[in-house]
Amino acid sequence: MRQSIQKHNPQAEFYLMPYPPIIFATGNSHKVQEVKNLIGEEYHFKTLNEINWSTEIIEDGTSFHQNALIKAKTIYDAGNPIVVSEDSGIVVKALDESPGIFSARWADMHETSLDNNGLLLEQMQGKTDRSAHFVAVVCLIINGEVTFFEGRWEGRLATQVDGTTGFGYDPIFIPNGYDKSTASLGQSIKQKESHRTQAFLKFKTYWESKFQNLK
Ligand code: ITT
Repeated sequence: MRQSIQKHNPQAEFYLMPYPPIIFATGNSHKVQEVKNLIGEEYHFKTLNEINWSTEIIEDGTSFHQNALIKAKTIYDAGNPIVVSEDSGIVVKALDESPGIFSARWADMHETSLDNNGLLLEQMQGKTDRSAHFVAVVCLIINGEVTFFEGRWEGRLATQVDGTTGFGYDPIFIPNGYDKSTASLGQSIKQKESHRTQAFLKFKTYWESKFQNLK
């Protein structure tokens, strides 16, 4: 059966096991590691480093979706048939939904000597509503077909930096249901609940159903 599919349907052959490599269009090694820890055994993610991509991708979209698409499409257009990307950030209600898509460069944009976490804590001084959430938008392109997957992790901002695991805003984000920062709760909670986990589990379900249909 498998052989006859391969013979008569080149597209199916493309999808038959082992899974073809997926280029992960990110320069953030923490993202790749978190996704590999979550679903890595079954998937062959190749990083931009591994394909010797060094050109900066300008993320000038106005939404997480647009920026995720810009990253994936840049790498897809360079000749890679299967590409995944992810745009993410932290959204703070009391700061008019900032930093949002500017999360990675929040402190740079304000020309301050503080880092992102320090600046955000400073901007939160005197605010009573500390609610915040992380967003992750994953973009998958397979042979020109674009699909998005989303995740959202609700919580609040701490009043001080705490913990050492993870990256970015993890030391100041307290997920709902907990009283410690993500960075001090450790990776197992993040792996179970985070915005990135939610989005990539949807990605996985979609990928597996695509396989199923072709078998
Ligand atoms: P790529 O664009 O190359 O993927 P990046 O780090 O610049 O890498 P984004 O533009 O998506 O990625 O910015 C995401 C920023 O949002 C990230 O740098 C952190 O500051 C923050 N962020 C996203 N997810 C996070 C998480 O799980 N924990 C802590 N901070 C996170």
